[in-house]
Amino acid sequence: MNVIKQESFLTEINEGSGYVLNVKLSEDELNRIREMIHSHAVSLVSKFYPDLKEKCEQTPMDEFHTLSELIDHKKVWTKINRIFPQEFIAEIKKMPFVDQLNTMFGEVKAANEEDLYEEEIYWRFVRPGQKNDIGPLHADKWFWDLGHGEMPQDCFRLKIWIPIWCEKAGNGLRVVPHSQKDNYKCDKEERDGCLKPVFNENDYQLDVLPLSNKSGESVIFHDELLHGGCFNSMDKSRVSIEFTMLVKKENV
Ligand SMILES: O=C(O)CCC(=O)C(=O)O
Repeated sequence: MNVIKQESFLTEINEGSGYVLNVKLSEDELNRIREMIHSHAVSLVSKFYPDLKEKCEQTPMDEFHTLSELIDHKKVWTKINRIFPQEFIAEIKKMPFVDQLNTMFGEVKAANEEDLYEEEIYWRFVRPGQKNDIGPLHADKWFWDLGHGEMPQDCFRLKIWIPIWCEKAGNGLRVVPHSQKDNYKCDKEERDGCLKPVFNENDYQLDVLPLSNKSGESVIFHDELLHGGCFNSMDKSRVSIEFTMLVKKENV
């Protein structure tokens, strides 16, 4: 393990901007993850609407919004449903980009905040022009503090978000650089049967930065960094994958 490199990443994440952009998927990794998402999406929709299977197979993933009128978005694309099947998670964990993460942070494990599998990696689908599809500005820690997921005592958390179809730079994730060092007040409310943090970004004067990483280029960030999705102003759907990385404290 290259300890010097690892220290500089963590210094940037903890004491600097709060995020790093250095881990990129190869063309092969990107294409394979694209296949996985499309096949998972087809099987999900077919489970609810068997008659739509063929139409889904013929629809590229970044055009899936064109099926919107035929699909109950809220019912089909729940977070639990968007967790990859276990065989895909096992395959992703063997990819070279995960080797890179292991080199940076020691053996990383994906958290299982939905308690479905031992490790969970999920994808997100944001239709053009739909503000409700986007993750609002938040810090991941707020969810954990409200009891989403169980945290091993010997680990700390980092999040990785990777655009898989993102038509244009600046149309993916937005972050508030350095915000992991400040305290923000958030409320909570019950939604879909569980407590969720509620944050009004207009209560603060925030320098929100849309990141310009392209498809396949990850962002790894601090658990307390304010971040959220950009409004998708393009014609294509944005699709990304993400997981919470559990990093052993003893490794850093
Ligand atoms: O992709 C998005 O719209 C938001 C992503 C997000 O909020 C997250 O990774 O926690």
